[in-house]
Amino acid sequence: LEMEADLRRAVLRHEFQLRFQPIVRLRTGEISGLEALVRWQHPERGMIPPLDFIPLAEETGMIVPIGEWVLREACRQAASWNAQRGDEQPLSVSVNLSAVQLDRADLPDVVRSALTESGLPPHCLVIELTESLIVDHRPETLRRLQAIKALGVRLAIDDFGTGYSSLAYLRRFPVDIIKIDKSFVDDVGDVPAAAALTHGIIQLGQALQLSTVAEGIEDAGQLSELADGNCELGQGYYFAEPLTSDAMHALLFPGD
Ligand code: G
Ligand code: G
Ligand code: MN
Ligand code: NA
Repeated sequence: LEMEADLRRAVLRHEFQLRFQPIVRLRTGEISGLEALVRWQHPERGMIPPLDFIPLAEETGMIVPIGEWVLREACRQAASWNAQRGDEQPLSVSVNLSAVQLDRADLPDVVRSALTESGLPPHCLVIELTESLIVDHRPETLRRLQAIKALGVRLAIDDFGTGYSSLAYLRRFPVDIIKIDKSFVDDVGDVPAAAALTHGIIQLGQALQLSTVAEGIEDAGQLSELADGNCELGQGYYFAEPLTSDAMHALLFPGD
């Protein structure tokens, strides 16, 4: 209960921050986008990771204003970096969405206004959904996702391969990107079954013309196995951990 009151105060006092983890083109090593990950800077308890407050935020509905702030701030920051990058390929920014946010009819309007306010081109925004959210979806969810897609925004399935899903939803849901769960990537270099599953997911993505992103790449062996297997993109500590916006800025603009 105390934490719930704290969380309400945190929304009013803007105690949230974003971290940005680069998403890298595995063939070339260039940064193609960023995943935005929220943190709570608690006045007494310090930095609180999302797994310690997102569940409560979802139960209490507070994820709605928090998620809206995340979306606006991620779009604003990406648009600002893209402006500074000038003629370079624009970066995309990926934002994690909770099922509770998708239960709200105004979500497509919230997304549209985050884009309009920031000036970020719609194709530069990626909304990440978990497999369980898609599998247990309510009837309205599909329509809302289609409305968001109609704006030009891209959709990604996070933690792919960990849910109970049948693959049938890949045909019904307007998905653009598959994010291969870290549990596959962990063992891709040394466990044949993990390598086979990972390559199977990559080929599935290719057959359906979806981009594939490998999550949680931590060493060069995993990277070469994935790159050789034609996985397009990846993220993980091998490249960079989630960075503060200052650290991300320094990475993007080393001369500044
Ligand atoms: O670094 P990491 O601890 O950032 O993130 C842990 C989990 O929290 C991830 O599964 C991620 O999807 C989730 N998460 C991070 N940021 C957000 C956010 O802004 N909204 C939601 N709903 N989940 C988030
Ligand atoms: O949204 P998602 O569940 O994909 O969030 C990614 C989570 O994985 C975040 O908590 C992020 O901090 C974490 N993460 C990103 N790269 C790595 C990595 O290389 N190793 C580990 N252990 N965690 C990572
Ligand atoms: Mn994610
Ligand atoms: Na994930």
